[in-house]
Amino acid sequence: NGFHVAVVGATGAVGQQMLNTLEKRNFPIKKLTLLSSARSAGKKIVYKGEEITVQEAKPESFEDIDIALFSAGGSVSKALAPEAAKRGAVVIDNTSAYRMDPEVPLIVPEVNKEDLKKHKGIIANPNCSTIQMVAALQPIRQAFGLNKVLVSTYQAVSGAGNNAVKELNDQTKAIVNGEDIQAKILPVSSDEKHYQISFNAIPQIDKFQDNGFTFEEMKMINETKKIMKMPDLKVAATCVRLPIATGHSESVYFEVESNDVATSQIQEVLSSAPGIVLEDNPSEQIYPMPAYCVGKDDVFVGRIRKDLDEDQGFHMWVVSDNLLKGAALNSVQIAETLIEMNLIKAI
Ligand code: 11C
Repeated sequence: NGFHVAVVGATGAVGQQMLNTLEKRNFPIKKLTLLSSARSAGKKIVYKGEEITVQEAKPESFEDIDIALFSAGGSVSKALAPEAAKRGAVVIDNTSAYRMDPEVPLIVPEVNKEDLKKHKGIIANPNCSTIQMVAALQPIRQAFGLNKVLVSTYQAVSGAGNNAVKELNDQTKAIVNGEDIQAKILPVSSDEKHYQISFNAIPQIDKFQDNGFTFEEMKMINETKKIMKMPDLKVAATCVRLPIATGHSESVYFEVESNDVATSQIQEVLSSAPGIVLEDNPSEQIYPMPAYCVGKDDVFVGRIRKDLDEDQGFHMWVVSDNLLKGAALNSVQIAETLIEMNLIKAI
């Protein structure tokens, strides 16, 4: 008993983590179909000891699928997610293709799982940097209200895929060995210029928009408003890529609505919030860091302190594994929540 699950983009950085997560959480799978672009078709992947050949994703691939986890890029989702939904699959899409579509719920289960009831076959998984921020902001908002969010990110290269991680490793080795380096992928493979990421910080993630913000920054702004159902929330973001393989960090300044809130009250609310781990004790140098969050499911929060000038203003530091809660884990949790809420049934 269980579901026929398809993973689309099974060979990518997120796809690999989706398979690990399904296996680790013992997701009820009756049959697993692995799909990819034509380029990766034919590769073999072992799941629970069984070797599965990756097939090229086509509309007909979705004939008997119950749940399709997509993470093969926006163009694949645009072309094939409606085909999968048309054939009765529930699509959980980890690309930006449908996130801002008013017909498509954009879900972080800890924040807005009730929106799943409105799905029409496609459910969107938010951007990694958005997920970890809203997971930390939601309990604060519920307790004290929320007016304004200003975030600067310190993002890992795995957000840009396995090739970007390879570029970071190759450049680092070359520089350490005194050799010439090559930059072909970061900051954005399809943009005109490429810069060294090793020993550097690049203030560009995704392409620039006409308003001067990058698409990654606009994703954080627009997705946060949609998930939290706060269209008028003031949000601004600056997204920066750092030479870290995995684990996104964020410095978040936020303003609550209530007056006279103490730092300890914010800490208390976060310490009992689902999916959040509070690591906040400056006197013992306790705070979250990406190197120690890799492979973990939670969103880690620390460095919480009240602003020195603004009574309603606070600062916090939020870290999570961008491939897990930021992508694969959140997608699998969406599927688990559909089951819990009786919105999908095993045949
Ligand atoms: C990054 N946040 O770190 C991006 C990756 O819209 O799902 C995720 C892109 C997305 O580069």
